Amino acid sequence: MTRFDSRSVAPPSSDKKMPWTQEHYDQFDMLGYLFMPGLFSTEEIARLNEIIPELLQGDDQADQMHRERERSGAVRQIYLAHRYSPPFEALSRDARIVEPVRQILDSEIYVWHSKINVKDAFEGTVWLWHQDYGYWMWDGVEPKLISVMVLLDEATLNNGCLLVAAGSQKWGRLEHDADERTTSYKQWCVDKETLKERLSEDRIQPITGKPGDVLFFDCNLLHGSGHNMSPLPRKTFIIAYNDLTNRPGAVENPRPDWVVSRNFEPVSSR
Ligand SMILES: O=C(O)CCC(=O)C(=O)O
Repeated sequence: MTRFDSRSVAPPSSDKKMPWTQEHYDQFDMLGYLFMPGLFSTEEIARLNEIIPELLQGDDQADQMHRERERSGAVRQIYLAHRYSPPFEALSRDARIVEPVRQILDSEIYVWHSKINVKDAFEGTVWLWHQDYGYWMWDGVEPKLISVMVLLDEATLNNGCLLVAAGSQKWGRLEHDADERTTSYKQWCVDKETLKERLSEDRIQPITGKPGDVLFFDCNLLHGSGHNMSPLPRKTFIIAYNDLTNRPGAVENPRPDWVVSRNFEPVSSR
């Protein structure tokens, strides 16, 4: 086990609605993330997966969600499910997610955005190394956002599980450049020189796991993922929460509501 390994995570507390212990908060603070195996049951995740085919085939005009696609036309991301799809809306309010996030940020929170990230078998493409705050900064906010990634499928080394750089949130924000060549989708990413200087192999932790496992991570945590080289699809649902007082500023090119929500309703947990 390396010093950055997080698999020795403390067992959840017996309070199912509030499974974090002080050890979990300490670990989140040290590593910039916390992996909670089995936070949701197989049945709960199966109910979400039942509606995925409908969401994948849906039409942005008709259902008001927003889809980004691979060059092949395959869906890469579906934004706004937390607003327009009741099962995903319920998940975004679930106490098992919302309460620890409120505790970490020590504030009321709202949903900054959500996305179902899809990597179809042999299809889903790379996410270059980046910090989410690397580009959220340009929306005029402070780094007071936390993302929560719920695994909808098994995530393996072969199907492009998320990779995180443990402890990298302590570096603060790194410079990001726009890459418009690697994928169909413009990506903000950290340049290779900076990565070579900063990122040692032992910091890189693959977030493999089962449906229902959940990763909480800091907006300055460096992360990315590889191509799906496997016959297994890899889907996750990521909800980013912002401190309620940390609203987007008056910037030159405000991004659309599907990616920077203007719905500042506080999230009350259920
Ligand atoms: O889905 C992934 O593997 C990475 C996604 C990601 O980094 C993002 O949506 O910012």
